[in-house]
Amino acid sequence: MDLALATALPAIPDDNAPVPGTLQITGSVLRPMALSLDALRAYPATTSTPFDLRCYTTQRFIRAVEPYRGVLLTDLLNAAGLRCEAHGDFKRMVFLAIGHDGYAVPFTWHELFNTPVGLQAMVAYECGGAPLAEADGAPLLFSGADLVPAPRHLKRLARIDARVLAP
Ligand SMILES: Nc1nc2c(c(=O)[nH]1)N[C@H]1C(S)=C(S)[C@@H](COP(=O)(O)O)O[C@H]1N2
Ligand SMILES: [Mo]
Repeated sequence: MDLALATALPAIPDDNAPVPGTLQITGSVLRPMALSLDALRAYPATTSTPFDLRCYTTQRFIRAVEPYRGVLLTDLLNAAGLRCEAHGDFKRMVFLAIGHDGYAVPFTWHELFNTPVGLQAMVAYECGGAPLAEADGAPLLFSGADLVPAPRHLKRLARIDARVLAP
């Protein structure tokens, strides 16, 4: 296409472009979703216990964090519905949580749906009774069962991508 013409055209909305503050659920799911903070509030709420945020790499104490309120990752994944093309695909499924900055951490289907990790893995929109703003890291992924919380304490979660690993 002629470059001058292309630049004169109005911007075409890109369905895959991340919308700030919106969490997308993509990949091997039946119903891909784009959830605003308000949409997250419509799901059943779960609350975390207070904890000390600590970096795994340096073991440095960062700060004490008040209880979060948010939605369980498993509730969001169940709402999107896992797409299994072959029998038992879910057992090779991983969920990559990706931040606005490209920082990314995985969960396996096993730990979320078949260990206590899943009972405390949440997407938070509130902390200590006050709403979290985007500048505070909302929507914020928190894995409450992790021994050292910072690696999977992911600020500004933009996407959860369900992937079936190849053997
Ligand atoms: N989006 C995003 N979240 C992230 C990271 C990151 O690089 N990007 N780093 C993690 C790590 S390794 C640490 S130690 C903490 C740092 O927390 P702070 O930036 O709130 O002090 O954020 C965690 N969450
Ligand atoms: Mo860290």
